[in-house]
Amino acid sequence: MLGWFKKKLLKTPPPVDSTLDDDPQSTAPATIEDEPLQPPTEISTGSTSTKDELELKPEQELAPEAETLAEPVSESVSEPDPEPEPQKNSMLSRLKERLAKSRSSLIQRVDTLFLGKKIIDDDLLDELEEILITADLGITTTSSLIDNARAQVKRKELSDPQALKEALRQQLLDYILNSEKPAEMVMPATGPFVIMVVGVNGVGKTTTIGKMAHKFVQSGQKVLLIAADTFRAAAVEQLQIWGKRINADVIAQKSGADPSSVIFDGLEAAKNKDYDVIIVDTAGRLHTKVNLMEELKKIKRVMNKKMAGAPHEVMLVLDATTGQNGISQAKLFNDAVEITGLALTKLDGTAKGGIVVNICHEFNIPIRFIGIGEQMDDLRDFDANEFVEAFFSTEN
Ligand SMILES: Nc1nc2c(ncn2[C@@H]2O[C@H](COP(=O)(O)OP(=O)(O)OP(=O)(O)O)[C@@H](O)[C@H]2O)c(=O)[nH]1
Ligand SMILES: [Mg+2]
Repeated sequence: MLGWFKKKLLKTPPPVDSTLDDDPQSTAPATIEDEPLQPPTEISTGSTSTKDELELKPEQELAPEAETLAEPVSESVSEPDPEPEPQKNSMLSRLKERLAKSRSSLIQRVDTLFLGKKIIDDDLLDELEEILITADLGITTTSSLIDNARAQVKRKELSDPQALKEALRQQLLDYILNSEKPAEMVMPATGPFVIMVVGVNGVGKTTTIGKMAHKFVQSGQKVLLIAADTFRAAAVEQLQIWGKRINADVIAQKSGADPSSVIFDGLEAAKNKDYDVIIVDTAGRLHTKVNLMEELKKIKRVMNKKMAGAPHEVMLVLDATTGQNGISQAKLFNDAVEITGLALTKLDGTAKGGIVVNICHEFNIPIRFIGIGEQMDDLRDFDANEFVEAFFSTEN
């Protein structure tokens, strides 16, 4: 299942007690030394506590998981072994369970609609259209699905409702699979893989960063998180807590600092530390606020100035429960900073999982991950076949 990123190195996993000592074999790329450093940059290692007194959200109190994480990962990760079948099955059943709301909204409604129907007529297609739209497939995607179905019925390629249901499933899978770009992220040949994470307020950016960093750490990568959300109170601490939980280093400055300088200084401080992955958290912002989008452009420029090629991934986090608004968020963020990948969160909390199909159909931007819960391992690499299998499953 580890198809979610292409690795550059054969690395052995890091020791539990990771420190920020200089590594003489660093592969960090050259940087442009043309801007003065800002106030002292705080670097906290994953193994040292930051704000112990800070109140943890329930999902952050994960002592047992944290202990599990404390075990060093012992396998080389160059060629991941195929996963054992039982684990795959349990992953799939968890995905089904997590998508239950969406499934009951779309698939069960389709089943009920087709129950006892012998022929495909206009009424049936009209009702199907309504179900698809309310499941957040969007007007464009729904229209093309229904138009295809009508055409197939006319050509007598589809005669009974069961065949229509199978054709619908196939068409949805095609839409998802045909989104051209591969879902896996490709790390650069040298230097760290820098990911800039963006999105509107509260969509799950920081949580997704924590979960994603956890995946990287588990696969033996040395990870640094940069806390460039200096706007929201406690945003820095939230990232530091994640860093501690998953054993990743965190670079931060105080709340209110200029996010571009935090990143500039952070990348400077990360020099020669041999990080494989650097993930930058940014403040939530409304896609319609021009000045905030300008700030994001600046952040991206600064990153690139400091480290050629960075950011290698600009990841937009979308909250699946916001439905069609996610589509306009994707458009505007893409216009500003050229999104290279999507993470779709909170699919466990929505009856409108059709947004996945809609996004794949309307954008040429790959979905990297789907968030199906608040726990550390509730971030799945997006696998179209697995998703459709789970989505269309009628068993629990
Ligand atoms: N159910 C569920 N909740 C999620 C998921 N991802 C994130 N959340 C929750 O969404 C809430 C907001 O998450 P954050 O990660 O703080 O969101 P953010 O985008 O960083 O927020 P700002 O920094 O304020 O813009 C938290 O309560 C998360 O636990 C998910 O996949 N499923
Ligand atoms: Mg955040």
